[in-house]
Amino acid sequence: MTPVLESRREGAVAVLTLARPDKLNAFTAELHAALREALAACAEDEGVRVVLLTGQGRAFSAGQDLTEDLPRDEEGRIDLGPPLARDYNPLIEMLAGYPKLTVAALNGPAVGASMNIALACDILVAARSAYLQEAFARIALIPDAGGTWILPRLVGPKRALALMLTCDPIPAEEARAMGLVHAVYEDADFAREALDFASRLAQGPALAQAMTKQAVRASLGNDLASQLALEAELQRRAGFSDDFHEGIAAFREKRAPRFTGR
Ligand code: T3D
Repeated sequence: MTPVLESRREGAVAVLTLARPDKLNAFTAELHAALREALAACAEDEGVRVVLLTGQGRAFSAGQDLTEDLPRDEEGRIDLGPPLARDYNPLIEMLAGYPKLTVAALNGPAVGASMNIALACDILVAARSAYLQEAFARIALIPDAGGTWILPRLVGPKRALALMLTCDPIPAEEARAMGLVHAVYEDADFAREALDFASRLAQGPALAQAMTKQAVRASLGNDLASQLALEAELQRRAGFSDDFHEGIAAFREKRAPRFTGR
């Protein structure tokens, strides 16, 4: 059977490729399980610094597979609760608390739940032809996979609501201008540029990077005093690290640092 997720290593970057191109990499329960398993393995693998999530073919992913059998409740009504509880919510929680850096590389459209899965990654980069779309209202659903939590925080509640209610696609360049996407690369160069970007991140100080993620995430629920206290605690830990000593030494010796993540 063809695997629905391909996993390969490029140095310290784990490239996870959603691999259902005939269905625009739409998510099934099988794809969810494969992605959770691969993310868990990468989290444990000391050689992996960055996970790059991308799609095979012309899309990043078209969201939930709308042809998959849907569960029903005791009264025989379609019940969307179980797939969210089993698949989407754990994936979003996993990405939010993930110990390594995650990059969503949007080779093409990221639609519905897959837009929100991409937004749950740390950094998004996109091919010029890619777009994001909260397409849920087109099928009379509400945005899930954390979309109603993250998008208002990123673009403000009014803009988030308009994007959700209109289902307007957000072209890559516009998404960059809105701050959703960090960089846009030409389609022809996208795979190489996205990997180069992830590889550069992978050479960074892993411990400080992980604590930066932790601090930024905590800031969403913290007041200033709590955040300053957290920064002080994390900065002390950063100061104890080998990487900090290496960073200082490299600066004084006018050379590039060689971080080890310790
Ligand atoms: O069920 C639950 O648990 C609820 C949770 C829902 C979460 C969600 O993600 S809701 C949003 C679901 N996604 C969508 O509504 C998007 C559906 N797809 C599209 O609107 C279009 O495919 C695109 C705009 C993304 C791309 O259009 P286009 O014209 O470039 O491609 P296409 O011809 O529509 O699609 C190509 C093939 O992929 C086609 O298969 P075929 O006919 O060649 O055999 C199409 O059916 C298939 N495909 C695309 N999206 C999905 C899909 N198959 C299953 N599920 C999909 N989401």
